[in-house]
Amino acid sequence: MGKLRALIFDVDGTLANTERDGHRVAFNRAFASSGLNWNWSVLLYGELLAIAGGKERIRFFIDEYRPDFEYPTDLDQFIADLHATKTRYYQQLVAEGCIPLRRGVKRLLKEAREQGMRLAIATTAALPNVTALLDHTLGSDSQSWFEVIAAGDIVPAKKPAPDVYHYVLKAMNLEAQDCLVFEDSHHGLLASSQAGLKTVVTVNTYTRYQNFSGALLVLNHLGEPDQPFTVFAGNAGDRIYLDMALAYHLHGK
Ligand code: XBP
Ligand code: MG
Repeated sequence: MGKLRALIFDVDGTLANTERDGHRVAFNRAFASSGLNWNWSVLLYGELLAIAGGKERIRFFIDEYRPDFEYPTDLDQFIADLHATKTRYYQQLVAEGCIPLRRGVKRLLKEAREQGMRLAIATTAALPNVTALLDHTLGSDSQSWFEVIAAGDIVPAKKPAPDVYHYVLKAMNLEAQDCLVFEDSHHGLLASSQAGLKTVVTVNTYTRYQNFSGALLVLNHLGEPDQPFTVFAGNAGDRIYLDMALAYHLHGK
């Protein structure tokens, strides 16, 4: 077992609960402003999350839920434009402070940085959405905390394919065994485990009952000293929040 050299974070659902009150709302605003009478309810969006990537999700929705939709001549361009509008709405929501970081995230990042731990991001979401979230929650210099931010179309095959994780490992010149990943979803866990990476899962309402076999630990959140986590699977011993000591312990298992 190699030494722990890097933490790799997913963004949506992991750093922040972005999906229900962020991405979903932004999609709906983009539909409305584009004259489309589409509305993704909280429930429907849970189903659509099976498709990773905003552009891919829109295409899937058209194909599966809107058989009546008259395809524009250039469907790719139509989807790209709609998604660009959605991205602008999402950034507005983030700038308004609608999407806070999840419990324990800021504390763990701070401790990791103090120890000189290398950090990276591996996400399916588009890069401007990631940088907007980092800027507004962690400060304008926080992009530089992450040695690699692998986002959106940087790899053609999005999660659950492992490609984005392979990309990060290559860019950091690290082996899978050197890292610990933080994810929130079954798709994310599939991606990281297929790349051979050990993974901690912090679930959210959309992912609580997904299959997380193979995860080192499944938690409701990372916890804080005064707000302990709940362990859904795995063994955290007598720890009540995830700090670097627990990260090292889990990685060494
Ligand atoms: C995140 C996603 C993304 C966001 C939307 O998955 O599936 O598609 O919902 O982002 P993960 P964009 O957390 O597994 O990376 O609209 O920017 O694509
Ligand atoms: Mg996620």
